[in-house]
Amino acid sequence: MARILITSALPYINGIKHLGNLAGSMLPADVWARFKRAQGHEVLYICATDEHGTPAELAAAAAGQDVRTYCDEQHEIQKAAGQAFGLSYDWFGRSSNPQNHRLTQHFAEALEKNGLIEERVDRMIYSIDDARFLPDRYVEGTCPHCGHVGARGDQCDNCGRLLDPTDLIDPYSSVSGSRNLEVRDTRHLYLLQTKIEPQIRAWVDGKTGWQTLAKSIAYKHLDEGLIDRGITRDLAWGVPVTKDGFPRPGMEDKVFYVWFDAPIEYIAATEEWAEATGRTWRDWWRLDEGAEDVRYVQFMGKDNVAFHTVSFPATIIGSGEPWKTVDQLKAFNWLNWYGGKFSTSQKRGVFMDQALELLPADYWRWRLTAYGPEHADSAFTWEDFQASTNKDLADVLGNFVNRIVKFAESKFDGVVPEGGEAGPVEIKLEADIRAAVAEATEQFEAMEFRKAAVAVRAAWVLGNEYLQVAAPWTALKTDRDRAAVGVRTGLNLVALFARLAAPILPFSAEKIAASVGSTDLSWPAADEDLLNRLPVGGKVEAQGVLFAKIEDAQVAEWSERFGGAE
Ligand code: B3M
Ligand code: ZN
Repeated sequence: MARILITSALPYINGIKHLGNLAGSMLPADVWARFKRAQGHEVLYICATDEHGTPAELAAAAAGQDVRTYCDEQHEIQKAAGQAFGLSYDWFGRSSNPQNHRLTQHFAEALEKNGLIEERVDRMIYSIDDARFLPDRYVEGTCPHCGHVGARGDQCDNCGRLLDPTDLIDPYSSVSGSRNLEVRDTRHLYLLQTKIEPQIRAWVDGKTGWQTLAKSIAYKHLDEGLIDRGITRDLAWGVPVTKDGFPRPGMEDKVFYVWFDAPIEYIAATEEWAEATGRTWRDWWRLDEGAEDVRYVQFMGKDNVAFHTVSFPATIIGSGEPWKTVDQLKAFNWLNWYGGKFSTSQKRGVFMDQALELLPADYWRWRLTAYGPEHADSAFTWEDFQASTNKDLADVLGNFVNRIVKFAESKFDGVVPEGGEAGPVEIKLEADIRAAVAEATEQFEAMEFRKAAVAVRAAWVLGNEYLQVAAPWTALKTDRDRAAVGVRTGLNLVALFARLAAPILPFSAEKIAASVGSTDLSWPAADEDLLNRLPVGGKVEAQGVLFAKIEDAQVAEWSERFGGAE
């Protein structure tokens, strides 16, 4: 039994997440956590809301709430949505909690002691009417390169050039629209990444378990050369820079940059979990206190990779303390909405809460895992969603389960029948199924989710093919024992399919297992007698429709409501 620590990128607090966020971090992390637990390993899956930063402040203001109340509410909403989607976090924490404040300040202090922090003066845009400094992207104006009106201070969306807010012609605050801006000096702490670049590179070199996408992003940043990074901001909401016993004159009104404290919350959330459950957290995170045998896996979208392969490691490595660092990093590409991006403002795409109003979680979990944005961007369309749901879930899996369970109910008194012996068809089936299970295991092990789903579905297909050949309904007319073998084998397949489905389809897997009187959702071991596990005479009972087909009328209605191809 291994100890496995899993984290998925922390969803930002400003509003419920869309399916793309789910598909690229939380869902695959959950699927993998479930797979590893089903194998009997000790898994700790940690996530949290990422609550600091300007977007949180602005979203709270837009909602007419103070930022803490806003975050309290949004945290509960996201927690509930995660639960409804079956995301099996061991803990869903909050980066605004005291544990994270303490730990963030601790890291800053450790970096400071190691000579890796420097105070510098920045010149930033101050909005007099908003009474605040404006982060680059909240300054807008006309692009000096292409004349685009409404270019953001960090980048022009029209010509793609990177900008400095002071480049903009006729700049204004996107918070209030005010043009009453000036450039002011402001002091900030910088993390001297340039000083520890060689250590970070050596650390990346040593990470043999990372996927290509993660490695290439890390090296791209290292090859371009790291820059010293401002880790504080002029904001009221966040982890304060100064604390008792560690004064920093002139920094009383500043907080750490959200990307500095957010990854630290992986550790702090574990501390929250430990306090809430009476467990210990340091043996998960400190190499000198028992974490050597922990395998740590991170899941995230590709836009977050640089922060996890360079910036957060700079914090950890720079501290000089023996913290556990990531062993495997699984990064995802974008899920697109038809050809374009999900967009809240343009009402394009589906958000987690809305999705569950339409269909149960497993329908989405299957689509987003089996056809997710794993090695390339992938598009969500209602038409594809309909096609794969109807085929994979309704026709292949649901129909198989339904058919054999109903038949056992009507012709074999609703029990796993006795009599007969396995023949050549069953022996061949057993070999084929064994190969599919081995393939699914290998692909899950490698975190190749699409391939794992293909293998799982291949097993379901084998079940259907078997029933075609064994045809117990025909056999029953002449040879009850032969029919009994077919039914018994089919019911054992049902039990097995529930176990194979469980990481991706946890809710349905329980129902499927229950239909053959089983609660076993452990992952099948290689040496198991796969098709002879259900006790003869055990009760069998259909659990109602497992997967309803998505109708054309629903596709039309949802396209209308959420935007489709246009
Ligand atoms: N909240 C970014 C995002 O929501 C960010 C991830 C933090 S992981 C420590 O995409
Ligand atoms: Zn431009």
